Amino acid sequence: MAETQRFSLTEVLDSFRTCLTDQGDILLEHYLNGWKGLIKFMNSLGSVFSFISKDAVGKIQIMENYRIGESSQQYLTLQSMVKYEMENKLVDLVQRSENWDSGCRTILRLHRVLRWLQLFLEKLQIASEDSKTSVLCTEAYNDSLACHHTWIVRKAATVAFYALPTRVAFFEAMNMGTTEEAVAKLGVALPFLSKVFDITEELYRQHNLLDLP
Ligand code: 1Q0
Repeated sequence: MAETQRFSLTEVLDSFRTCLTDQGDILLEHYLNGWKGLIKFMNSLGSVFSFISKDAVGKIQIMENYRIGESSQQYLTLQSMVKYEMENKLVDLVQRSENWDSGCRTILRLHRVLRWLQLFLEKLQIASEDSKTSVLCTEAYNDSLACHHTWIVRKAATVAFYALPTRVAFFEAMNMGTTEEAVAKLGVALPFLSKVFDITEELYRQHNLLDLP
């Protein structure tokens, strides 16, 4: 219980700020820490999200294995990872085969979720007090991630979203202070999330990696 009370999304969102270097590189350690915090938060919302959590944890694990593996130096930043994997033909570009778990395709899956998060937080920020988080979440999902998911995943995700609490209760769970304080903090954090998203999108676009199987 004490653990849950200490947990605050402020620090999680801060990871998406600290993952950015002055040169515009993305430090994978902080980027992945941001995801770990988000997953922890999602788990606190109920077991209905465990199928999402399982997939996300699996993807984080793939990345952590690279970060402690023999090529760990190549996985310090997103940019060095893309360069290394592309130069060494470690990415399945057309269909999944021996490099099915490349860092590039794994991060692409998370990157697409970041777009959903951006849209969802924007909606959460401006919605009225009595708004249904499930509706905001579903709208953001349909406008971003849904087109990348199979029919069955879309159905399961949409059903899970119904379990989300009201906006007020959601802000309480976020533990970012009063609703007004939380809204203000989201306002500070969102530009960093956007920057991380834009840098990744551009890097992937340059290397033609946005549709990795
Ligand atoms: C609180 C609601 C959480 C909603 C999370 C939205 C994402 C829905 C994703 C549904 C994924 C279903 C499971 C399987 C999907 C895979 O097929 C798919 C593709 O991978 P692959 O290997 O089959 O090609 N995987 C994914 O798309 C990645 C899914 C990762 C989900 C990571 C979720 C992290 C947690 C987010 C909670 C955010 C709470 C917002 C709070 C705001 C805080 C400021």
